[in-house]
Amino acid sequence: MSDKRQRARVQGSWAKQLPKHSGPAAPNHQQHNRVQTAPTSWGCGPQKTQNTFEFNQPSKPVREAPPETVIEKKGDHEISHGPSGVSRLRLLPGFLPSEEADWMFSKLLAELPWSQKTNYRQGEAYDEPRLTCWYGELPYTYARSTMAPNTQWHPLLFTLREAIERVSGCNFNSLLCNLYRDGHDSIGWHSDDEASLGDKPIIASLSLGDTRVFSLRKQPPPEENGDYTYVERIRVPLGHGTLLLMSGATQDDWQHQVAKEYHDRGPRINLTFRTIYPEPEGHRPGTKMRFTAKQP
Ligand SMILES: O=C(O)CCC(=O)C(=O)O
Repeated sequence: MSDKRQRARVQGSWAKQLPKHSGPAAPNHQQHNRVQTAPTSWGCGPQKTQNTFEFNQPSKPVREAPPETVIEKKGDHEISHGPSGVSRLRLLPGFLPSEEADWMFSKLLAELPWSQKTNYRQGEAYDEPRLTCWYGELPYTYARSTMAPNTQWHPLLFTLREAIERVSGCNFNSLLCNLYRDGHDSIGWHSDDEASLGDKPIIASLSLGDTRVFSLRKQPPPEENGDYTYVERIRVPLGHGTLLLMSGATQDDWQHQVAKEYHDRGPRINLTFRTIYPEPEGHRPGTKMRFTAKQP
């Protein structure tokens, strides 16, 4: 039983008596039955409906997951304070005016060298559910597959990088571009915490095209043994022209994803500007700072 259904049951919202029959009084033999049989229109035969119940207080208090927070307001948001430090988001909706964003979206969709990356999990190859391309003087390895260095920056990406560097006060030497072709494309739970990104990386993420929900979930404490059921969660809708900066301990203490959606979504481009450092010597490329979920 799902957590929500279980809570509803314990709180007694299912424990209402059926509404009293408003017609003529039922014959005596029916009134005294604890379990009635009622005809159904489903053709599945008679259905048992209980008209009395017993409510037992559960012996253990029911543990509830904290309600999900939604961040939509422009500005700085400290999302947690942990032993590894403060995790921060800065959300700038309308960073690009809508008409400029329209023009950039069409140009980048048509002109970037989008391709299908194949990743590996336990020795098995699988295609990422999105298209990508990479810019930077160094290669970038994640999910056991490497994107080769590419210094042929599209001129528009240079302009965007400069604008983002001005507003963030940070410098970026690399860019991972993601193309979500429709609502079926996605990126699974992960943190951007490969050793090549350095300690406490700052990631600047610019969204163009259809709005998608960027979700975050807190890393569970060690006693939860990797169970995310009761962790804090945040949703950040990322619309056309929105800039999101992640900094501080965000990659240590949180994971993020863009989940599949089950209603129509148009294409969306996400540009994540990063700083990449040479992999430490004797280090296997793509190794995480700490173990996290696999990245689909
Ligand atoms: O598309 C997004 O907003 C997120 C992309 C992302 O998580 C990544 O590139 O690591």
